[in-house]
Amino acid sequence: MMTATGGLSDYQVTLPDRFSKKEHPMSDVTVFGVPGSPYVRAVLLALEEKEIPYTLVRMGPGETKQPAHLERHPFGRIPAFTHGDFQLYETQAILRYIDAVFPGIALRPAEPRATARMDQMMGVVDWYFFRDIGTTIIFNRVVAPAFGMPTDEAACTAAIPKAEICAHEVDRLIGDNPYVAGDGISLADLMLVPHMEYFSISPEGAAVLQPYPRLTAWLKRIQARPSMQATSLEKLRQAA
Ligand SMILES: N[C@@H](CCC(=O)N[C@@H](CS)C(=O)NCC(=O)O)C(=O)O
Repeated sequence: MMTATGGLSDYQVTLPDRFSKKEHPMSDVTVFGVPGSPYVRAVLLALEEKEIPYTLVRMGPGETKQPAHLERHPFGRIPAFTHGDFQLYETQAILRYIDAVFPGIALRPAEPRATARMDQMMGVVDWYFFRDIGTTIIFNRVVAPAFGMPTDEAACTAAIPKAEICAHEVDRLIGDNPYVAGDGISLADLMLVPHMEYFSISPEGAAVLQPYPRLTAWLKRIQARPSMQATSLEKLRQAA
């Protein structure tokens, strides 16, 4: 069952049984979330990039508002994260924590302007991309069909002007850099790419992104990384 009210609750869907719980021993890092969620994938991408073992507890979306999850995340969203006895939610906070405490590739630039660009893009994802594209075009073109739900064509059409602003601005901010914050991959790339990948496979996304070859090249660059393959929906569904 799903609610499709045009807001964030659009992501409340009930999944088939194949989304069973998964437990991995040997790790004190646990991510709770629904496979396929762009926000969950951003956290998994950071862990993969830093080569940190983790347990993904796979939830069905119907579980996000159940008491067990509300104890972890009182707002009933995903991801939730634990490291030992430390509990955390909110993707940006989780991403920064992962980069701060674990060794491996640095995912935050040191230079202040590069850091500002990273932070800016993370804010753009949270405040504009997810709201204006995620809950409209992505929901209707990617999420709804995956669960046999009807597509709201009018909502997709109505979302295009704001989607165009998002695409134009994301392209402008990345510019000719290989990554959002410059020469090195950062948390901003990891946060943006799951949303952008979904957008790119929608007809509206293909059309809106068409004038932005640099942005398409950025997407392909990130998609080529092993972390993306390791966190694909197929992989997350298969993993035992
Ligand atoms: N501000 C939150 C947003 C997370 C979010 O909205 N996640 C969606 C999935 S992509 C969600 O939890 N949907 C479940 C629901 O609304 O029940 C974060 O950064 O973690």
